[in-house]
Amino acid sequence: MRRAVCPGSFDPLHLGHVEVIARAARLADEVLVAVSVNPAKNYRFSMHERIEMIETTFASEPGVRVLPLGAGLIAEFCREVEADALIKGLRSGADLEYEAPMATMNRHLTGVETLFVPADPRYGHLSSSLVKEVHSHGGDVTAFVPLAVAERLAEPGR
Ligand code: COD
Repeated sequence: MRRAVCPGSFDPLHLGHVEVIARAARLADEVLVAVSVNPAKNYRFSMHERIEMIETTFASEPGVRVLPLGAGLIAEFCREVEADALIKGLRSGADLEYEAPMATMNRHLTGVETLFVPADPRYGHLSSSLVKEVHSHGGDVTAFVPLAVAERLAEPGR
């Protein structure tokens, strides 16, 4: 596969995301990590911060690039960048129920296919929300996030 897109909010990136992106990088020549903005969401990290943490994490992987998705459609983004497929991680049946209609909609919109990879069992319990919840109550999340995110979370006021 020439070019794949891994989309998400990545607020923040955690090791479940990292593992899926790394696997996508083995399947495709180039992986574009598309960082979304949803006006209805209250992000903990700015777009700039989320992009920076992903870029730092994948600095040694030349095939991984990080781009803002903005508020547009992911299907349109895939058409613009001439991506062959979206690649997403699935943690559970609930994820599949949520993701399958979006995959069908995206295919109808622009023809882009979605490929699902099963979450690594080590990280199948991880979500950005859970990482933020544990951290906000003083819990240690360093085993669940890459170094760039752990450093950012360690900043005063985070
Ligand atoms: N292990 C493996 N994969 C994981 C894990 C884990 N522990 N946690 C999350 N993932 C996967 C998710 O399944 C998802 O594929 C990806 O990682 C990103 O996760 P999040 O939580 O950062 O991102 P979401 O779910 O908030 O992102 C949603 C999208 C941005 C993909 C979606 O809203 C979207 O496509 N938005 C663009 C607007 C659009 O086109 N909407 C219409 C869609 S039909």
